Amino acid sequence: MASPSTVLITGILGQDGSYLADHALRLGYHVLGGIRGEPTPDRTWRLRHLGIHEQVSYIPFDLGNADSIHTALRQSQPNLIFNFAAQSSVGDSFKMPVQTAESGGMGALHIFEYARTADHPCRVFQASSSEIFGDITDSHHSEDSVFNPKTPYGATKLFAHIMAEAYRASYGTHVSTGILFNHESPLRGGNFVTKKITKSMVAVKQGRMSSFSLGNLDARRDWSHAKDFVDAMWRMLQLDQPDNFVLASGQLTSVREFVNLTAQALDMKLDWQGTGTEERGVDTKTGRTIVQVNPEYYRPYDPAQPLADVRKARRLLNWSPKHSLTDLIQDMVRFDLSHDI
Ligand code: NAP
Ligand code: F7E
Repeated sequence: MASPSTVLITGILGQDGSYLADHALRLGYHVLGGIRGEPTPDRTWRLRHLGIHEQVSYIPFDLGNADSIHTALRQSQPNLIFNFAAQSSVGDSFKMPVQTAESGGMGALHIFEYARTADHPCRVFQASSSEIFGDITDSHHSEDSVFNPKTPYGATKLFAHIMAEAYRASYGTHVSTGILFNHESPLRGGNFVTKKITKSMVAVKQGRMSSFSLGNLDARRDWSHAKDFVDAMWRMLQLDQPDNFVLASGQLTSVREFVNLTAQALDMKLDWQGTGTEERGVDTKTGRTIVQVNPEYYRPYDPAQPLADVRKARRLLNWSPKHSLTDLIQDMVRFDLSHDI
């Protein structure tokens, strides 16, 4: 039987899992990390960077395998479960919809089912996503807005989101969801646009790369710092009543503007020339093209992100983010200047 303060984090090797582990360890909790495969140095780099790799107990956990999930849960008997494990790339969900749905959808359901039947107190945080909104239907989107996802990833997250609500309503299971807008950090995976931009711009600045390509420059996202979000997620599981909470900054910024802000953090400036696939970002000092557009990075469907209404999280969780977008970009750039990860 695990101690009453045992936290299981699925997807602990990812961005949010690493920061949440750090948060829980600081509060004195025993942290179990659910992972598929071995905790090799190349896969545990985030926890190593945070200096907590040795403090985490790893347990085998594959969300695509029901036996693996139930064995891990029965043996560890966690009191708090943070379910972060998922195929988390929206772009890749078009290439692997079945795997995305199995891990993000059915995997989450297995966890809710464990929490429902557990003979010990067990609270669950489910990582939901702003992708469940799909098309924009309100001036600001809240926990009560219409959900109409258009991507395989969004549809999968909505399945888990509705299941969480069904388990709460039907059985009183303590499962809360965070409807998470984009959150980034130095530990963000390199396949997401922010990390691709900061890492590539740093490589250009250091003369290790001449240029790089992006897809939809007009896409706008609400970017926050992941450290602020794990604080709010933790607060959710401290509430007596489980609920859904939108987490976001409330501010939308385009991919093009994110490039400009990254350039600014590196004491560079870009001039944007051309339109559509011919658009390029030119370094005003050298006249060299640094950013190009490659339609290969366009998605079959790339829904515009709505403006977020974050009043509920601020009020009920007594939460407010500590990092601005400029803080986030400076943090990412500082990291990329000294690490090639
Ligand atoms: P991440 O860095 O991609 O981490 C996801 C983790 O899930 C990885 O460690 C991965 O493990 C693990 N995983 C994937 N498939 C698995 C499977 N079948 N079984 C077990 N583990 C599996 O994602 P993140 O940015 O930390 O996001 C955390 C969660 O929040 C995800 O569920 C994501 O969908 C959701 N979310 C994130 C954002 C955001 O902006 N970051 C926004 C909304 C929602 P491997 O190391 O083995 O690949
Ligand atoms: O794309 C555009 C792309 O892959 C952001 C996940 O954490 O947040 C994340 O999903 C935007 C999109 O994140 C490139 O078309 C342009 O419009 O960084 P991203 P995402 O799709 O918003 C949601 C809320 C989640 O739940 C997800 O788990 O940027 N974009 N050029 C590009 N995107 C990528 N990846 N690469 C490019 O070259």
